[in-house]
Amino acid sequence: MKYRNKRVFLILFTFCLSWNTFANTPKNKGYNLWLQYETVNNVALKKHYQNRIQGLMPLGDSQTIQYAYKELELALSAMLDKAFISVDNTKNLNNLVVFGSKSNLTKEFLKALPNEFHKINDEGFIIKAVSVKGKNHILITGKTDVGVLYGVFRFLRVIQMHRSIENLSMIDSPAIQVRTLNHWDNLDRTVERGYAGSSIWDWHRLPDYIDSRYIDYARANASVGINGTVLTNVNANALILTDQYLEKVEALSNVFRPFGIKVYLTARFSAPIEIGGLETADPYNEDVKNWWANKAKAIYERIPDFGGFLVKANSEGQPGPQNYNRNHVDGANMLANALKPFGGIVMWRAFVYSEHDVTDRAKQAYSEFVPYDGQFKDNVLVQVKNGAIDFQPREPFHPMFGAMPKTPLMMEFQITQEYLGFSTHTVFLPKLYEEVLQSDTYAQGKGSTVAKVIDGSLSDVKLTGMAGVSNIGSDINWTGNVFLQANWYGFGRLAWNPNTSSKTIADEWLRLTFSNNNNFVDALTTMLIESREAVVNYMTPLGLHHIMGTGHHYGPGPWVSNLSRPEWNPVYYHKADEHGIGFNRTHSGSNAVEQYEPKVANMFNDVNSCPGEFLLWFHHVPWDYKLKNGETLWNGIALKYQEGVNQVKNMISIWDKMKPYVDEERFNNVKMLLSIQFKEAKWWRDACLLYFQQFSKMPLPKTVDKTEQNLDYFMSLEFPFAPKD
Ligand code: BDP
Repeated sequence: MKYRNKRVFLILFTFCLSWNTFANTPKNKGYNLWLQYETVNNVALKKHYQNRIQGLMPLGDSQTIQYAYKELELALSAMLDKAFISVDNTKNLNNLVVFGSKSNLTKEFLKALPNEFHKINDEGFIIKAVSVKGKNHILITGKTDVGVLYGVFRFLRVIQMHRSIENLSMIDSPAIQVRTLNHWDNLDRTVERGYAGSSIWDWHRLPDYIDSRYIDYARANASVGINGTVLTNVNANALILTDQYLEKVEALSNVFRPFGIKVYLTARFSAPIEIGGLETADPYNEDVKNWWANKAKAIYERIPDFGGFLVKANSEGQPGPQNYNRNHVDGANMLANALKPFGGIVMWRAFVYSEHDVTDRAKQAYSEFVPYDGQFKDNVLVQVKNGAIDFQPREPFHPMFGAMPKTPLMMEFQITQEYLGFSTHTVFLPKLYEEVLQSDTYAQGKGSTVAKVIDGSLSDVKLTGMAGVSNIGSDINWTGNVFLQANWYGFGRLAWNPNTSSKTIADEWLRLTFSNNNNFVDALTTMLIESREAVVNYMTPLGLHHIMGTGHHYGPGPWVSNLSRPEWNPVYYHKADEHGIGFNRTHSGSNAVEQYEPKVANMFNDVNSCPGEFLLWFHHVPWDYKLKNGETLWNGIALKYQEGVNQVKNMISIWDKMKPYVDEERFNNVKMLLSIQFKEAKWWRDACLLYFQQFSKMPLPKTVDKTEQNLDYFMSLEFPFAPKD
């Protein structure tokens, strides 16, 4: 950038940036997420930073670089208690933070990076201590301005985590291309499975009113490398594709673009009928094809970098190609053709199961999709949930991973806690994500992890992606429970690098969000990591699944058996009777195991080698079956429920000791929610054990607390207004 002097540069920034930073928002630390930018309180460390950072030198004048500048200025002045000069050339100055993309680097700076650029992709960055004309600087660069912005956030993270910035040398690129949040947000601002207020998209006031929250949302996403947002619910409303709404979508995309975030929309398959006046949505019909082609063209005229469509078709009543006797390939490829000229993609969901299919629900998506391997157009990603049922506290990895080597498969995780106690329960989901990503599919022999399927390294698929169903809403702290911000953060980190460990994520997030005090970080890292196992224990231990209340999925409902579709009933999943409990998915049962590679299939099929945590997922086992720990199955289940309750109790006692490290507002938010979680963990334990005890007819082990209530009481509870949509 060739600003004549510093003054021009600053004026430009003042006028270009009318956004509210976190710093200007009401003093609520929950709102500030992991971008707290607390003042560094260690004197020596602060001196070190102050000495090494004398000024800022942006290169380039894109909005992205302007935002990078603004972020650095905001963060550094807050953390280091110091104002920064801003220059447009190094002059004789020492210790500048120089940031800009490769094409804007001067020869001297380029020379300082002889081998680095070929190690990064278009979104990657390089952060390096360099010496130019005898002066030392910190250079943050990449092939694109968005890469630079990612580098700036990473650089700030180093300081937020109180690490040295001496001799910096960091090179990193995202391993996955499409890193999206899926908002299940409706146009009336309700959020399906949302537990943090209403939708942050203020459709009524868009396009003219740009809520400062949109910018803070974009900053938060960019800070962890999320580069796409699907604005609307998978249970789609065709109206989003009308001009009236596209104008609003365009306004949002203009806000997000400088942060490297593309906008995607959900496409309702029947839109040509509903808003196009056609009589059919048959993907073979020429008028239908033209309608979508014209729609794509109209969208790209407004939004040149529009990402594409996410589609839920022929699933849970949504329209799709099967309504016209066509298949998923026909439907996905028709939309892919419409988007192709503009560089857009289709994310076609594989979450399908049918009441007309009497086979095990866990088998249906695989049966329906795997035969299509290799038939989808190259701009289609098939989006697959992490497990074959539905976002349960624990599921084995979906057997589709590894089974479609010629098709790009995109991971879909749920960040919002539909089946995990809503935003009331503190559950650290990166632990769950890690477990799935590190599962070995054996698709190409040992070491063929799900992560390698997703990042494309196991085959030569060109597109890669990971989606997270958002837990974000209009609550001041975004996620209803400040701890659940960690799940948004962790999703972003894993989408960037699916091999990041959940422990690293917990450690980072705690430092950025709360405190660098090691006592705090150590205690809470342990607590977060354990929180995932706790929810499994008090809800669905030993492979139990889908035994939640009807519709809203709030609380236990193992007794439910009256729903119209068999596979909606908890009894379908646990199959408890006087002989035992569990779903036989072995060769002698539904044979779902067969969908895995033989090595994995054999492990799950044999009750002796099946991992304990999946026992009842794959086996129907007698109540007096001896577990590996020597307990009977009945005792084992009961002890797990109790263990879950104990774990929550322990979480409370850890949190109580953390008061000195946390502001009052966030401390109380978490404290109150943990005590609800404790109550509900006991509810889960008592209701499930009373229900299953009818079949086992065995006494509870002594260490399991008894309830005052009876089963009828639990069965009588109703929650007509529990959040759902
Ligand atoms: C289920 C949810 C439902 C979603 C569906 C989906 O209960 O609200 O629409 O998944 O992912 O888990 O399409």
